[in-house]
Amino acid sequence: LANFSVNLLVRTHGIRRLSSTTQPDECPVCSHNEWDPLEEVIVGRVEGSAVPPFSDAFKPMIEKRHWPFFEKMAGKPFPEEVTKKATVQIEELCNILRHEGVTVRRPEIIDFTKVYETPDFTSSGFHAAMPRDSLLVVGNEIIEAPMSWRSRFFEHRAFRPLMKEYFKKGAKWTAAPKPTMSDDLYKKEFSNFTDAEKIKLAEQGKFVTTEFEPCFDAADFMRAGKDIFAQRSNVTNLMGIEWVKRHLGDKYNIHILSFRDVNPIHIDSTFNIIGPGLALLNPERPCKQIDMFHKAGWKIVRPPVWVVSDDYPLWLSSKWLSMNVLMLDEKRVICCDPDTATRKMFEDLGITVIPVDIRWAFCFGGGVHCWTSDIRRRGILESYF
Ligand code: ABU
Repeated sequence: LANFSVNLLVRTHGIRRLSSTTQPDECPVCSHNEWDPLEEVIVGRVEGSAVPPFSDAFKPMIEKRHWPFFEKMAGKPFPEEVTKKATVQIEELCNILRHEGVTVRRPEIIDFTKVYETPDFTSSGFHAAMPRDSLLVVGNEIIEAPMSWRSRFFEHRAFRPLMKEYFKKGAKWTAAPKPTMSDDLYKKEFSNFTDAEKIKLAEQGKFVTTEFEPCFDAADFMRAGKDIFAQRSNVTNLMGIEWVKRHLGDKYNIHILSFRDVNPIHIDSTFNIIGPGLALLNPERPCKQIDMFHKAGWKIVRPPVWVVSDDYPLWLSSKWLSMNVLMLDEKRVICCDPDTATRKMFEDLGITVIPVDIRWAFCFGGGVHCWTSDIRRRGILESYF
């Protein structure tokens, strides 16, 4: 298809959508937001994954009740039974996506137990389960995020065959500057603080990572066309956000959002934009800048809490993975095993739920949104603000 230019002004959810852009339709990579019709997606893999070393950067984000697990298992494969169950559940997610007409791509299987050494540290790896964490797709460009955990330093290698293929077919491919991840990037003392102290420190702009050098995970960015929302978290620092801002230039507005969150890591279980002017906001993590969305006419929905037993091994995340959903388009959502209240919330919004049970995959730290990275959605660059 030939390139085309558009000048468009329409209204959806009361939001003014203004666009003036050229979409190179033949590019294999093209995604401007979280809800345009999904055509191609990368789904992560749990095979080959390893429990990360219990490092200064990692420890403060883990609930104390799980510390013995990480102390014992660091550097080893995750328990076989959980890995097997998660593998099967993710295969089913892939089948559902294919059934819905989406092309599914997978990363390479890599042995993440392998130990590596740089001039600044020694570590073993983690996994390639969450492409949302490591790949930031903005229009026709894929940015490999620098990450901030040493265990994720080489994670991009699992995605390189796909990156090369997309590059050959015309995508723009960028690797953000790799941090040294030397000791200066982390506050060693952070795991000694109580939850209340960590919330206070976050309010003062203090997190596990320092501003020694830029670092970010892609999952701390949420895209809504020309407006991209980022959070300063334990894995994304202000220098990292500034790098993305300068790299993308004037075409995009990067907004920094802050939430009352004891362990901020990745924005998509806190604030997940599911349509033009429509976002899910975690009711336990109020957003300080929420008025700007109200003023812009956005609808902000607070999802119900997911009912899950306390002994469920959510080693690396909160129960709020329930709102970590993937939109197939404005009217269809892939959601993990929704309870009645969650299903009703989507139905009330006129959205059809396509359920998938990936609860064992949750144990690796992410929900459906984290497990995927949309490579191609049919749509154009618009403004919703
Ligand atoms: N992958 C990040 C999970 C974040 C959370 O549990 O809130």
